[in-house]
Amino acid sequence: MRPSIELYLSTLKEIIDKKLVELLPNSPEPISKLQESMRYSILAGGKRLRPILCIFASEAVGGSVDKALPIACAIEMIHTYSLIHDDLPSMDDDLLRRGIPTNHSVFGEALAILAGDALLTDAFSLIGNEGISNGLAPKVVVEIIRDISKAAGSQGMVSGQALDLAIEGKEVSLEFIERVHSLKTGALIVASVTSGARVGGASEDQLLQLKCYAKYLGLAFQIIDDVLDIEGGAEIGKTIGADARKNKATYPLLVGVERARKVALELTEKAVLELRDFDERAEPLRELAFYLGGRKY
Ligand code: GRG
Repeated sequence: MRPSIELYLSTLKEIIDKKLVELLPNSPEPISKLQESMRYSILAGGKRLRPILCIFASEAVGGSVDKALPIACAIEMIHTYSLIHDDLPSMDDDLLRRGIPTNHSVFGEALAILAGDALLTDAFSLIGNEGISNGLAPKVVVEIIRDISKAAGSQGMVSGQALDLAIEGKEVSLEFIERVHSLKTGALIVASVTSGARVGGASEDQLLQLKCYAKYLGLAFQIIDDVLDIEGGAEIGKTIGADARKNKATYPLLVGVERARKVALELTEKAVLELRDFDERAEPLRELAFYLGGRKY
């Protein structure tokens, strides 16, 4: 019998956290401030959604957890870099992340920028090194690097962030908000799924279907995130109400919380429908989609 999704998620989270500790630079005493700052944000927790998606996608096409794990950890490093930089005074200027003070409020702005830079760069070196030593074909490693770099860079997350900053305080359409979301949050979620699928040896058809699953899921995830910014409790681990204070156009602020939740559910259903050709090995991906729709943090 398969464990419940909650149990499976917490088991995987433990495995990912252990591997991250192992993979992060940790020179003998005294640990450099840079390394301390990198470890601070990575080990502060987080849901590990992207690495979990990477592993689940790999499993959905018959791959193993072990092979996907280093790639999954590299994606979490990239995600953590984006959070550190997003919190900087020149960006969202936040004081709380993952339930603790933001990186720059503890280590200072310069070190926070450098910790983010190092996490991003080290992630790609990790994919190259661990991918090959873990038995992935060089072609697959290159495809994974291509997917992830495209999702993280100027055609993905970074441009989403630039657009997000540019529209602060401006009136924008729902379509435009969706565009920003798909770049800022969606692209890395899609790349988490496609890279996991590539590790597991997915066919082109499977890749396409998983990509559609991830696109719908990413948008639903972001809408719920914006709802939580309005209604969330202390468990959310960051400053509540920040979007409204910054006059940021978000889905629920434009259409209301109730409608936003409904749209998120519809998107979740569409995501799951994309998995219709997959067998029971895709069950964790299906269950995760509904689990995220009901999340409280
Ligand atoms: C600075 C290049 C650059 C990009 C920043 C991801 C991002 C882009 C900013 C984060 C801002 C934000 C609150 C986005 C909303 C959705 C989101 C990505 C939330 C954070 O991801 P979670 O909920 O966080 O997976 P944890 O801490 O659980 O990993």
